[in-house]
Amino acid sequence: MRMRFLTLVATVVALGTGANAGTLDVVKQRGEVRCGVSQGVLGFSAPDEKGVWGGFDVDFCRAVAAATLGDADKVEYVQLSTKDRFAALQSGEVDLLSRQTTWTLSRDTDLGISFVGVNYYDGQAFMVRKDIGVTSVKEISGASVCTETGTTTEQNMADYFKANGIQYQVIAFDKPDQTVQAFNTGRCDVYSTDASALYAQRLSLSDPEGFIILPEVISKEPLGPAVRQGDDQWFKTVRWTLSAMIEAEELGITKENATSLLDEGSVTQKRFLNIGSEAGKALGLDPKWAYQVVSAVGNYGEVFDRHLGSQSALKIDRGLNRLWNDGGLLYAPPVR
Ligand SMILES: N[C@@H](CCC(=O)N[C@@H](CS)C(=O)NCC(=O)O)C(=O)O
Repeated sequence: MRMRFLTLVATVVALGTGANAGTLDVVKQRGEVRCGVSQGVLGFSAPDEKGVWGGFDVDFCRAVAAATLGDADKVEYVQLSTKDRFAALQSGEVDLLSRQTTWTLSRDTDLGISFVGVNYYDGQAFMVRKDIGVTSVKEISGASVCTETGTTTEQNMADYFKANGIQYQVIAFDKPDQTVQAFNTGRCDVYSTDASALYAQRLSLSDPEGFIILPEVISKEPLGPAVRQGDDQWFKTVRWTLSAMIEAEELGITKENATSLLDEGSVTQKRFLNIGSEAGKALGLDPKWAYQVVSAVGNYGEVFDRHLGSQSALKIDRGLNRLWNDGGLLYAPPVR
């Protein structure tokens, strides 16, 4: 009887995890990671003049390809709207979502997906035309607010405006360029979304200098990659790719110096770069997977600076996205 019960438990567990198992094998066989990104938000995921996709979210797709296939270029980018992003992950159209998506309880539990961690601590903010003379979101009563459908933004606003007795009218779009267009042409008075995206979208407006982002941040938006639920091996692969990028920054390992540190690094640096010997094997990855990530894409700080921070057009302050030992919230479990 006990035996039968255990067999039953084992079967249920296997069914529970097995349905979606094997993404790593599928990726290896296909020779490509299918990565769900946004439809074009500067700094996060946007094509350049030659049509090559780049940005903070794109680089995370590249990091996963480097870890799993040893080649960061082996990514197929699938552009997904805010509305369609979860269905694309659920159906298996993409292997992961790397797309300004907020980790919430309901998304983590209702959609058959799992968030692997946080790669950008954000919050919802508001942008207005400078010449309307508003300096606080509390002064926008009666305004029309543009945003995107299927986002946490709509719910946050409803809660915040209700609590503060502010009247507003929301106009939601499926595509970021529609939102920018509507805001640009004055169809709405306010544009609200994650602060990082407002910095990006401001640069797409005809007169970026003519707009300000109001000081209030009304929510927590921990953005991070997500995978389909039920495939622990893939979940861990993606999660440790993120940890490796953060840990590399902490250890001073960069895209530039990673190769020389393989031989000349400190004990800790060398252990990180050669981590695969045992740990990578358990994940099903090449022994030098962490080296592959950093040498191809760079550490977290490099990726941030390149696309969002000081070396980018956006010039966003690292703020909460500094490492834990530099006053921020980024703290990776040790890659060893
Ligand atoms: N983080 C929020 C908001 C996400 C969001 O609205 N992102 C917009 C900001 S511009 C976006 O990605 N737009 C690009 C697109 O729809 O392709 C969520 O997960 O719901």
